[in-house]
Amino acid sequence: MKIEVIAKRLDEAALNAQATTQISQEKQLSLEEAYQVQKLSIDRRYDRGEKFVGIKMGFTSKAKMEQMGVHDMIWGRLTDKMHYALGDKITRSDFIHPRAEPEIAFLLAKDINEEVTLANAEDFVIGVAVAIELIDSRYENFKFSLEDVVADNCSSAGFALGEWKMPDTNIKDILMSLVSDDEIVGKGNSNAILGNPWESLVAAARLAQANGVQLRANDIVLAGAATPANYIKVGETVSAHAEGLGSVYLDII
Ligand code: OOG
Ligand code: MG
Repeated sequence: MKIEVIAKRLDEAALNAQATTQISQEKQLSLEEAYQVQKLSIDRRYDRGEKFVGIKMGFTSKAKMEQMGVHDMIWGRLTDKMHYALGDKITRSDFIHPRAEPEIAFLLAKDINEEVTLANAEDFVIGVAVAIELIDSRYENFKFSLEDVVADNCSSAGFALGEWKMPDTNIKDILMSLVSDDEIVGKGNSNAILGNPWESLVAAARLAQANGVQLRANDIVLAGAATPANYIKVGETVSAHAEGLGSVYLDII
């Protein structure tokens, strides 16, 4: 099975909201090959007119690694089509088995062409916000190996952003929660993200540079969830809250 064929299969699974078998059951991809598949499958979206708008980090917290049984940080590409406005209606049937997670988002102030460190990270950002990430593994039963999920663009399906706050707004050691209607369905501390969510931006910059992905002014970086993800249901309003950052919600129809 060629990587182009795998990329097409994953892209079509997403387009048709139809789960596919894990690639690892048929072919063992190396991590490098898995990232090539990811690139080729997202190239197909660019060919349909979608635009790159940033990257998402995954498995930056133990809670997420344990939930999904994987052991390493991953990154995927975000496109404009995945960006929903605050309060948008999400059609559940456009997805396979979508889950939501509360996240922190960064808005880049400038192109990243140098090393980002904890000391200078804030200089690269013009805003921080609370976000909901929608993930929807294209694999049956939401089960995958690390290589499978990387090839599948890290399950990326959508995201919505709260209001941008100034980059010096505190995002360390804050409570984050995911709420379904009025019920808290996930709760965590932002420091569960690599000990400090800014570390996720540092890692995103490093990984993008190492993989030839240019991050530019106005691109978005999602830091990864501090809590396990929760399946979304028709009829609910799902919201994410982060202490001091506010909240963001989506209606599921
Ligand atoms: C992979 C995506 C992980 C996160 O925030 O850790 C992720 C998955 O769990 O399907 O988005
Ligand atoms: Mg996520």
